[in-house]
Amino acid sequence: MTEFRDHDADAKDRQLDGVRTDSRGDLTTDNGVLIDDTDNSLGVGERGPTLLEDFHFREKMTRFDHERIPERVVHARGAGAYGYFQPYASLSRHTRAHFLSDPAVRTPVFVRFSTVAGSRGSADTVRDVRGFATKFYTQEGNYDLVGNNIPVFFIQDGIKFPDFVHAVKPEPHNEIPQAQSAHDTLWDFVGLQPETMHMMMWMMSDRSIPRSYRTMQGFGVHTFRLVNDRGEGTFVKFHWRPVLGTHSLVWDEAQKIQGKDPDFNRRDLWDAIAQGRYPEYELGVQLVPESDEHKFDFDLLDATKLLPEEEVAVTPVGRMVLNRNPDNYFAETEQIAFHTANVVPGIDFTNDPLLQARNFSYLDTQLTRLGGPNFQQIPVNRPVNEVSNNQRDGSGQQLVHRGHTSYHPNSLGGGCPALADANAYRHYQERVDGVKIRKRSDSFQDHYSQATLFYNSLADWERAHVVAAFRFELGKCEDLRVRERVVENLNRVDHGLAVQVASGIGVAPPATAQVTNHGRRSPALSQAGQAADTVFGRQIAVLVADGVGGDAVAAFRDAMTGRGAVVELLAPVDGQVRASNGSSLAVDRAMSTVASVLYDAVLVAGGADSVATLGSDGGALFFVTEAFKHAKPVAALDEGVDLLGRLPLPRLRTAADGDGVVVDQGVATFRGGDGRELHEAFARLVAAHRVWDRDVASVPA
Ligand code: HDD
Repeated sequence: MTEFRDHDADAKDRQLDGVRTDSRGDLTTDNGVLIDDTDNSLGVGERGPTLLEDFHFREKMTRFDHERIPERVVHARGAGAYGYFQPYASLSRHTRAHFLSDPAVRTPVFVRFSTVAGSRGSADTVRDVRGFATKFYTQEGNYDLVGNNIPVFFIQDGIKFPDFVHAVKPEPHNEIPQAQSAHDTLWDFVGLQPETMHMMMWMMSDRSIPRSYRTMQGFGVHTFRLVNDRGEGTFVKFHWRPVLGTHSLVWDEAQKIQGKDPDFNRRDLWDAIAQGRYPEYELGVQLVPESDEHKFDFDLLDATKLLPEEEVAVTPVGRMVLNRNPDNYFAETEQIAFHTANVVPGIDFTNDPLLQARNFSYLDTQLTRLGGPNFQQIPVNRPVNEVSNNQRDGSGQQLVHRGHTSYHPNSLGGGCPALADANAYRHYQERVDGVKIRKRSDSFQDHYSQATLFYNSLADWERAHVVAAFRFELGKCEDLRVRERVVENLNRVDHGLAVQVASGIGVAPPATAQVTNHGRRSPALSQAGQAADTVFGRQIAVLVADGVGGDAVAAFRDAMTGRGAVVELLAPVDGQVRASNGSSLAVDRAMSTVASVLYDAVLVAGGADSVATLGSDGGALFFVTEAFKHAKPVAALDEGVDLLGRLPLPRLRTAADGDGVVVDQGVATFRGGDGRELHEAFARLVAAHRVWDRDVASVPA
């Protein structure tokens, strides 16, 4: 019987120690021959031709010429981290998976977050689904939960995946546009394939522009199956919930970040881990007894549908902490290979036709991407438990298999490897009868009800963002018929939505509703109210110049960093600013190297000279105006309050001398005193993420 060996959250880290290598010692070739000149190639005389016998030149150049491997056909752009997962309690009633059954076990994980459509070098903050793929290095082998940040998918059957991906990727004749869904071929496909409609509603919502990977949900999407040690199955949907709340950007901001910092999400993840602010997610499950399979008004096997939390609650089962950055992007984040078919005993599939197709595609694509069948031996992909089988040879084989048997059964090799016993993976025994047909089940035919449910569930500001997103995307489509067909489909989701979208894109609004909105809502689908009550990890900019009120800035910084926020002092130039009290403050960044879109909130510090300087600096004025436009909390201290009056903002109520803190439209102002009231008020605003009811339509930014 297989014994589980000692295992802990560091098991993968220790395994990788065996392959980590540092730059050290003298330069050698790959053959270990010492080299004393790597700057000049071997030639004839000082000005003559290079010689073919220069093996060092040839090796160096050849290795360079072959450094790139094919990028992922989708999800090429990604960022990853290591961490661990730990269950809260045993889930053994439903699954025999060991990593879910023992609260004492911390299972090492690697998570890779990604965008879908863009190339490896594309920007992070494009409008797209985000991948959320987790590899659990369990005692019983690797389990991969290859999910997204949206709980449904574009299509129902994996055979449509190549069509969908061809439609969303850059168009084939000119390879335009990069990492954008706003173009004719995607929307042509959408209009003709109404099963995409639910997912497109999510795509046009703020879900597709997450603020950070730290503040993004994850979903396994499919209905999977848990199997316990008696062989009993339970349907399951997996959810990841970020402990810091779920937050998004606004579209104008997201587009600007693409230029200001294309690595915005990647950098945020890296910095958070490097600075010890470890991202955490709670794993939740929705469990459905097999007897309830047909209880819902949609098919559990249809990946374009979600299971409303109001119908089946999400039960928290454990938490994941990401606490270590990779050592090497290529070796780890690029070479990691996820596969939906990497399951462990106790977790099984369902007949979801999208999942079934995925179970073929991942291994298949990795054979090309990672150059052959031995990619599981790449360090990041290796399980932490022992691997033993008769699979042999192949390109890139790393192991030296000893012995003269590589077949089963054998007696010459002592019968090894032997067949496992009780702990072996056993497929769930499901009875399946039927004729061979190509046909989508009738239970998969309702493409609109849940699209309507999603729209109904959104707050007003979220709906406004959805309308604006449809107008933007369809407005970029050249073909009027493409726009019209999408509007016709939207009219089956919600008449008001269709009319609003149509009237923004030069399409005749539908005269009558195609269907009556069923009026149902699922509050859990909205991001309103999903901000966790914390400022932990938020990035706050403080605008300063010479003459700044230094004590108040120091008190503000202490108050915010004490609550876990990150505070950066931005000044017209880098270096130091002289405070009004004679002290010096270190500047974190010159304003010209950053932008308001890279921060969650902004404070204009006081000090008459500082405010005079900032008030004549267009960059500083734009910084605050733009932050206001993007519904971010803004604060001003002392003379800083006067600067707000110079901005093209709606008239704000602000404090007169000694008036205490005034908060109007998410702008907190305060003069005099120790600022404590302002700290409190501002922290509350920042914790709420954005001031969504602020009227920003007239603000020029
Ligand atoms: Fe997929 C990569 C998530 C449907 C075929 N997929 C990939 C990644 C994620 C997902 C997160 C990146 C993994 C990484 O970081 O390396 N994919 C999903 C989700 C889906 C989904 C949540 C729907 C529920 N995918 C899907 C279908 C197919 C694929 C229907 C094909 C039939 N996906 C692939 C792939 C990729 C991939 C072509 C590209 C690179 C890779 O696998 O390793 O096999």
